[in-house]
Amino acid sequence: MEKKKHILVVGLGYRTGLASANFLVGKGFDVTVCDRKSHDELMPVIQKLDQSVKVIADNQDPSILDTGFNEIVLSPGVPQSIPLIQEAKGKGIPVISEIELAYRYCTSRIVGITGTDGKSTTTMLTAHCLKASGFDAHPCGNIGIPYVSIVDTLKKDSVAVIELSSFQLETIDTFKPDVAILTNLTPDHLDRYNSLEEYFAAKMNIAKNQDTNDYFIVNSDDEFIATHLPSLKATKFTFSLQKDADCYFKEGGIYCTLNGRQQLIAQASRLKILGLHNVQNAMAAILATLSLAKKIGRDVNLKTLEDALYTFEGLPHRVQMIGSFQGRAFINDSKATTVGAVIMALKSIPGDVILIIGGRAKGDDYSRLKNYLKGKVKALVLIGETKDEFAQLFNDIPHVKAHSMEDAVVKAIKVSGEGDTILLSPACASFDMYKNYEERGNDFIEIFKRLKQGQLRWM
Ligand code: UMA
Repeated sequence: MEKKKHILVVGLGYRTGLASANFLVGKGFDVTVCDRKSHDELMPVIQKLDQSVKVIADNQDPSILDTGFNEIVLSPGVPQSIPLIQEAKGKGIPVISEIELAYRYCTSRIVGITGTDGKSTTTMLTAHCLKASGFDAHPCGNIGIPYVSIVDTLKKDSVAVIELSSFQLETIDTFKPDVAILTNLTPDHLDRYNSLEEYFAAKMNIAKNQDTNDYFIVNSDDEFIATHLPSLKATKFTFSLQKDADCYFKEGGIYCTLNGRQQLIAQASRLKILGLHNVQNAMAAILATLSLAKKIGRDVNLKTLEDALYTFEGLPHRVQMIGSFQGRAFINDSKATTVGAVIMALKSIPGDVILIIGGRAKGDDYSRLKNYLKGKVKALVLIGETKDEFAQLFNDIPHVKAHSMEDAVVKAIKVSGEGDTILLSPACASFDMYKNYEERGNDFIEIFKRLKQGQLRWM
């Protein structure tokens, strides 16, 4: 009898490693998982693992490889630079991401979405537009639902709409989306990449296996992309807020050029998601829907598409309006972990802002924010590990330091006036104070609710 292949999953995480390991067991492999966290820390996740999976906790030493593995599935949070992965590569053991693993078993159509900002909204909006247009569309990926956890439920005519981070794209091999979207590119994850070019190269893996029958949708307003985009085999469609493009924005309308004619698709003012960046996300979703339909020879009813754009409510933690208290609007933008995302949030909010900002730095150039804060942000409330650094960097803007989210909200109310917006848009990762950005945003929302219910003293 042929010996079962033995796969090592590196990084158990909360989602990807767990889903990959259980999936591999289901496909008949022997599976081992290793993680640098202790057995106790991993316990809640270990309990969800198939019992046949061997767990190596608190250890990612290259000697783990002595057992002999046929392949490694690498979780996105684990950099390839660790000695275990370097040694595996030296030994010729293939290292793939969960995306590549799932793709091997995928029979459905694929729309892949990458970029620095706007990926999650574009993913959900594209899935929403596709569903409204009669497709069996399933959002997954970096939004929090591992592709591998749904791939077996997809049928031939389903569409996997996959949000793809640069981490996930680093180790793809044959993955090939029918339609790829590149939303934008601003500096991010420079704690993991040596340069913006290296980060961009990881993202561009999304297109590396595409051919002339596939589509690549790109933001033509992005200067870095415009000057660095390599030649593509796929058919390129562009979208722009400023200039002529396959989908463009003019006098409040979103237009496409279809069969040589200018066609109004939707009015931006009727979108429920705020800001020009969301017009860009809508343009990407429109082009994705139209190009996938074109590829498989289906028609899209433009009125249905228009209605779908107007009914999309947006996502939690992305410029999410949570209500008002004492005349101040509260907006939760906890997902904003980059300077680019904070700039977009500030641009989409009318009036003066009290900005709650800070957390774990990700190597971004935070001085880029200075110009956008002046004249827009009345005061900063500084939280997390970057508190002192930001106090120095933004010393010409009124600021206060807070020791917790609750303290930050109370101080934000004190320094604000009626008509102001209190915005949580941290520009940083959450891991210094929370498990993830969702937990950070939910904490902000809970504090707001306690304020409203009179359970939190703020005066
Ligand atoms: N670990 C090691 N060794 C290391 C580093 C990490 O063993 O050297 C372990 C950690 O202890 C942890 C695991 O590896 O247990 C890493 O897990 P993970 O970070 O891959 O966590 P998951 O819970 O599987 O979440 C991942 C994505 N996380 C990251 O990319 C960091 C989630 O994206 C994604 O939603 C999920 O898979 C499902 O696909 C989050 C994210 O922050 C939202 N993404 C980044 C972003 O959007 O900017 C890329």
